[in-house]
Amino acid sequence: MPDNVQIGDQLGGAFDAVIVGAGFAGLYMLHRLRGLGLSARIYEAGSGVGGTWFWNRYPGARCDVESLEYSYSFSEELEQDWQWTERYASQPEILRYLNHVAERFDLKRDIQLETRVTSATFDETANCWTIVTDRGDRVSAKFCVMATGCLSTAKVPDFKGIETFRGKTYHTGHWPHEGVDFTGQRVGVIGTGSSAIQSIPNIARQASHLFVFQRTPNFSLPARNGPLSPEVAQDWRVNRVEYRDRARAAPFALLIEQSEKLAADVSPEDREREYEERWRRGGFAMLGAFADIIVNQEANDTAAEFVRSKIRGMVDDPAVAEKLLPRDYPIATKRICVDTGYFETFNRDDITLIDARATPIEEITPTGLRTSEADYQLDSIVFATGFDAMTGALCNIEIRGRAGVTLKRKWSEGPRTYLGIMVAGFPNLFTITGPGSPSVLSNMVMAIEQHVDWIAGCLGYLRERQFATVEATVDAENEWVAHVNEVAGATLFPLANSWYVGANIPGKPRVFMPYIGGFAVYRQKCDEVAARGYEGFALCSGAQAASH
Ligand code: N01
Repeated sequence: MPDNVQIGDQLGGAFDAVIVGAGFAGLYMLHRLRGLGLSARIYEAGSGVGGTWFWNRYPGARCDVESLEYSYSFSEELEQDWQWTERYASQPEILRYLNHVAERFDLKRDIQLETRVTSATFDETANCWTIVTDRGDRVSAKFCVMATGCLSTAKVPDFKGIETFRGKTYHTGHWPHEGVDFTGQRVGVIGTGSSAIQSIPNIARQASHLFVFQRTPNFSLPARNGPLSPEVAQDWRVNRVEYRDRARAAPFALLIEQSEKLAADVSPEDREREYEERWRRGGFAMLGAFADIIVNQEANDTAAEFVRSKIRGMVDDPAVAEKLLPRDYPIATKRICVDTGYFETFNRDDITLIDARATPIEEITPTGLRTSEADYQLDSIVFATGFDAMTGALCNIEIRGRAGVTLKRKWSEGPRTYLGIMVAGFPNLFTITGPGSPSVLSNMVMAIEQHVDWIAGCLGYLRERQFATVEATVDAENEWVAHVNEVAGATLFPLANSWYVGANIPGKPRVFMPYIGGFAVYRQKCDEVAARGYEGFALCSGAQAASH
């Protein structure tokens, strides 16, 4: 594409923008680009839209953010028309919602399914990206928007002997569409993160015996899911604008009642009462009980001990309860789980909890699994082993910026971005909810909408002023990375071996990837940057950009 072509001009076979991924982020991005009059195409690896909610179909998969909040806010009509049935929506319902959105806004005609983007290369002479797919597409686009998701690259650990297993294996993040019937089977579940905690009660109801291999016990809070009452739904309809504004102004973009009090400000009895009340409400409510839970170890200990006492109360066998107690990291510094009947499931006779830290998994055998202590005969193994989070999907695509440098190489010691939206050396490439933004530490749908709106605003600005490229400066990126690290360092988060720091992927650099400064603070920073003419970004006309 010649450098005198401005955004919005059409060239044969070329797009103004290519979007990678048709989940919450990609769908809304396409809608906004259309609104700007830009041509765009989404490439999506799955055979349907939905992203996370297309792939994660394991039994019990549901959102841990309340459905009224975990939905788009950009269209009042959409919000008024769509009726959620439960407090926390299940995977099938969210997938139906996203298909409804795609149809309602006529998005599907610009989405090419079953097509995986394999490379994206920036042409410094023409100022455009060349995007190549596994289907043989080769298209050019002024802009490339990565809507690839934070938790989309499923990870099966490299267990010895895995290929010898004669039974069936599954990963929670790639569940068969037709479902799985475990009736009468001896099933092993490896992992006890959110996916395992949601699926274990359901698999246990079917399996003849369930073996849970737990390396790290997790803190989990009761969801208290149930049908969404008509009163709550009606109240949301009437007050949706106020609720959305409040969420946008909240640290996690969630309507959790956040107390300003410190845990030490109240007596132990009052503290207990506060935790109890929030435990009763369910979901993340407990984490808002005191302002210092994630920054002060003593405060955190009080919340952690409260949850441990609850676990002891739910599990009949004290030895099993003891194994389920998370002890070696502060509560909430690994992603907190929200469950329905998880701990109570361990009261069944047909479930066995194996401590895979004390007795590690040594190998998968043709008939099951061997730990350092015993052999387990299994018909099926479920890997609930998580994802190469935040950077995996981006680094799996060969993204080449200026001078042919790949993103993977640039990020070899950890991700570097400016605001989690752009990367120096990669002009016109946007990363929706990229590392360095609140993303996974907030209500993802709100975080996505905020990024998409910001990107759309930026593209409109470029067009108005006839700029050909926008690119984060190295200085702005360095400052932002330092800030992201500094803020994380002031919390307890880096203490845990979590996927937030890449600890679940052997060899991944240990860097706290999301921005923990708070959604509202972050949003304000993004707005200020835009208001100051995209401070920290280099904006170039076609000719300037070509001679960069
Ligand atoms: O993955 P995880 P997930 N040997 O990484 C274990 C979101 N989500 O799919 O902790 C033995 O949390 C690993 O052990 P350890 C949510 O943000 C949301 O469950 O590393 N075990 C851990 O127990 C969530 O946080 C919902 O010691 C091994 C488990 O596998 C994120 O997705 C639902 C192992 C992986 O847990 C990821 O959740 C589901 C090994 N070699 C997911 N390797 C909602 O509710 C790994 N493990 C919206």
